[in-house]
Amino acid sequence: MINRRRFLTYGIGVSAASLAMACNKSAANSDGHAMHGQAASPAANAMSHQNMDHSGHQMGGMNGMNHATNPDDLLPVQALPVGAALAALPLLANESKQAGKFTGRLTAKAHTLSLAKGVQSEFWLYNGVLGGPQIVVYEGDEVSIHFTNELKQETTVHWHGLPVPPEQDGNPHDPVKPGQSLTYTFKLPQGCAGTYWYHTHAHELSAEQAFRGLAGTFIVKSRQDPMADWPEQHWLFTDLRLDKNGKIPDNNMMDWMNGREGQFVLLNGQLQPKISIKTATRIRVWNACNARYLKLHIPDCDIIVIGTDGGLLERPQAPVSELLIVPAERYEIVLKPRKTGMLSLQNLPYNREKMMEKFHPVTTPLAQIVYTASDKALPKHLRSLPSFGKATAEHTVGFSEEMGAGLKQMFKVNGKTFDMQRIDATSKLGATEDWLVSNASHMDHPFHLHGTQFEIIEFIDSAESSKPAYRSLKDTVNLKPYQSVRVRCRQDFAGLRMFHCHILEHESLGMMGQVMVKA
Ligand SMILES: [Cu+2]
Repeated sequence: MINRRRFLTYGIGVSAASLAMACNKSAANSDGHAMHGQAASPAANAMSHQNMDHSGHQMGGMNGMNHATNPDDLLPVQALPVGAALAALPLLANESKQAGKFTGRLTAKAHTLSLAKGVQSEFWLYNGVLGGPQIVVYEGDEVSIHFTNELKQETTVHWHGLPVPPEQDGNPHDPVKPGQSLTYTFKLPQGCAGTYWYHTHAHELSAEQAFRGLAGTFIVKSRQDPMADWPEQHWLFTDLRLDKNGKIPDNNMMDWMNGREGQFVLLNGQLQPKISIKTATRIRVWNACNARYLKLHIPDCDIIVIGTDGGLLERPQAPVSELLIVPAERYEIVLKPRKTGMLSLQNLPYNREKMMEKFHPVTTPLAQIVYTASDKALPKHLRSLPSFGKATAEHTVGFSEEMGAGLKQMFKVNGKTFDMQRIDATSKLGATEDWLVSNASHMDHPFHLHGTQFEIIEFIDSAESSKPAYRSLKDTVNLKPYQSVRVRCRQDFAGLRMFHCHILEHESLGMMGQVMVKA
């Protein structure tokens, strides 16, 4: 009963009810098989009732919730075809004829796709595209996106990582109701070239809306890009669970606790596609999974990191054999194979210390790569990163977990769950400030701050400080259990910003706070 012991060790204020659930769960997981026909425990019933929010409506995907999904109820992984040529992400058309202006249309709507033979799956998609239409603009562009919500529930579009005004950033406070439209407009400043994405940020509903498909990629290019002549590939990783009837099932209890992972890891909407690299290529990688950590590895091939969330680094980094990309993070990479021909892109096991679930160190295939390119020298200098200078204020953020109080009280920021009416911190407009984020829980949580890019100043493990391997601009950073991280940034727009864990189930359960930026 390792799981039970771990649960007891880490649990704070464990109630008899949640303990009963823990015992059932560990029994189900210890041999790798879910229990069949197990009656719902009183604990599950009790917790299900707490899934109702104050207005009495049910949170996204919580209908008919059970503890975990029985593998027998899922579509087998073999049901999806593999080995098709990697599809390019389709571009969102620019309807503007004016230079420096991008005007596009996004509609969120249910669409039925057939990914597996003989099986129909309903997704919620932007413009019917699994992986979303890709938006590509330049620094300095004025962007208008006419958004229409044809879902049966409210939603928003959040421009993850982009420096856009708070009222244009799809905060949960600004829902687009079913049948309604909203035009998001923003002008992208110089210096923000990078690899971004957009996704739902609807109050308590973003986890479900995202796992049903509401996410897409967004690239800001620079006119002074030292790698402008390199061809690009875009690798968007998403996560998908399909039941044996092809439906995307609601979240179960384990999904809400640990973040949802399906049986499929998709790359540009495809299972294990075949990637051809014929010339040296700049690859942008997105982890748009709700909760799955990706630890990329290619045997016989090194990975050179050249960029992060907020764009290029100052210089290419030393080759690495593995690259951890946590939910919501992005990287720009170049491959350095030690042989040409067939390579295998894999996801190595990473123990993020899930609750009540035994760690299975399994390596998952992600794609085949046919590499026939010849070597090409990278620029020695990529760009100069801005310096934030000295911080004039420090915010402290503590991530914690509390067992036994029900799902909606489980994941906390500074001891509280999200309250739209409460301002948790105040920032000074244009001032350099530090955020010291600490993870007082036994599980990894990725921290994300809206509206700006930050620089990681230090990681603190057991009171020992270490600097990141290189300077970079980021909007999402992982915190290992009991680890702290100090990041430095500046908010250039007045208004309300969110900060939260980017395991989207945790965010939807309220592991989120808000900072008011004031002049
Ligand atoms: Cu979390």
